[in-house]
Amino acid sequence: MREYKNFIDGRFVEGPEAFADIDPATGRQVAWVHEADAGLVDRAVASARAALEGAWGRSTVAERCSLLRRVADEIDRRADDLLAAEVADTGKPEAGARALDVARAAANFRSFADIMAAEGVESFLQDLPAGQQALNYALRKPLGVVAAIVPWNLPLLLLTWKVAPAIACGNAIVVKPSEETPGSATVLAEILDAAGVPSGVYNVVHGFGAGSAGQHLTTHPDVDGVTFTGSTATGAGIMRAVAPRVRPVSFELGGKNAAVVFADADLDETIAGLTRSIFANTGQVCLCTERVYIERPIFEEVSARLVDAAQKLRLGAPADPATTTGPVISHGHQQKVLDYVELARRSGATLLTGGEPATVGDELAGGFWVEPTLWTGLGNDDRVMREEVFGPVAGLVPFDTESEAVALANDTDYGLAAAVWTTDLRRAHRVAGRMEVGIAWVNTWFTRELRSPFGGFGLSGVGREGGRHSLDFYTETTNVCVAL
Ligand code: NAD
Ligand code: 6OD
Repeated sequence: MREYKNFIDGRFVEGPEAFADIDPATGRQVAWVHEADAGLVDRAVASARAALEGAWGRSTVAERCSLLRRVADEIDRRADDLLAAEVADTGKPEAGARALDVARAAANFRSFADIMAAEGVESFLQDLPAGQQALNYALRKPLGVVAAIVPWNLPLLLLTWKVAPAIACGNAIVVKPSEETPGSATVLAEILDAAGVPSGVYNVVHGFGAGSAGQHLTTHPDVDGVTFTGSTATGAGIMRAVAPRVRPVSFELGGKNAAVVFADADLDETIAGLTRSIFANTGQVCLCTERVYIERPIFEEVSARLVDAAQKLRLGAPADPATTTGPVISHGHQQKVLDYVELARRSGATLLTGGEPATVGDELAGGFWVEPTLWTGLGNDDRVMREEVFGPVAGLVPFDTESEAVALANDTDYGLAAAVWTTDLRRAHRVAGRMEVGIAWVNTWFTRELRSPFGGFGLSGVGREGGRHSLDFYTETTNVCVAL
């Protein structure tokens, strides 16, 4: 049985208690996880502070960029170990996890090395009265001790999306992975250590949220900023907890994302794209589509083809190369997704496919499986069309005009992502630009340029990360003004 310990000041540390880590594909325990109590969180924050006050605090950009590249190389070398940990915790199909989650981890480190190395100093020459001038230049400094709270859906991808820019900017970080997925953050500790990241710069505390490591960390008085990715409800609670200390925060929260399909769309491309955007990672990507608006003349055809594509997905063992779709993360989450399907039924939906726990053979019988599910017959007033389900489900809705489609897509309290499917160039730009979301894709989905801004409107979050936008969160700026 694996054992995941906390990583504090360069050493693995046991907690006073341990909890079970469950493989959602089988429902069986795969590891014991050492929970950090308040004392261990204190030690992790203190070790991060000590690193900042030591040699790490004097590290140069060039040194840190080289370090990030060594980390990326070490991730490539340890790819199999990261993959094994991630798959055991999530039940994801291995091939997809290798291509996306593990590859993105290395890419995150390389990308932030490139971005940091290219970063200049903002400066303004200012005219003063009587012909005098002043030179202004903005110095970026590390934010300090950063607390990072990470969810379970893309644990390694989202963790490294925070750790890489934090290190690039010279911070020290304490991460609290999800209790559901403690593995990859722990393996990453070994990787960072082997690549030469100094003790105290990367710390891991394991545990839960309220009353556990998550709360101890986000409310810790010596934390200088909090970056959180997770649900809107949890994020709102953390906002309240951090507010009295007025610390910088970054919140990447939930979504209820729309796709808009026009009658002129290339339907082969659209069906393939929608199948990914609804069912990728078993619908457990914050960017996944849960509302599909389809122009009426093609509504029946698109619905039928989507049902066919959903029924062709192969739920199965992660190691089987034919598997396209894994389980949902936990028994509790399976129940939540099925409760939403039941709510859809009670609201008058017509189930087109799915809607039940899936059976996938004896070996996986204890796992948390949900059939890929599509329904029609509901509108934006129905609760299940407004709240994030975060599972392999979507509602299909017809529309008649472009302006109606834009209004329907934007009629949400969230604002993370949208996808527009059309071959009309002018309409593509027009409609994408009107989407009230952080990312509007046209004829694609989850195509990520790591230098581009990432974040959400409304309930989907506060702030932007990605490329130089991440530097704005992970640094404080001093403007120096010199009268010449
Ligand atoms: P969650 O909010 O339940 O948990 C996220 C993390 O917060 C976990 O590590 C959890 O232990 C921790 N936590 C919970 N309560 C806490 C507290 N009181 N104090 C400190 N930490 C606490 O979310 P989840 O179920 O793990 O993830 C799914 C959610 O995350 C979905 O809503 C999804 O949309 C969202 N998400 C958003 C993005 C994005 O980039 N916008 C990316 C991935 C996931
Ligand atoms: O691709 C990314 O950088 C990113 N933050 C993805 C988030 C996915 C949400 O589940």
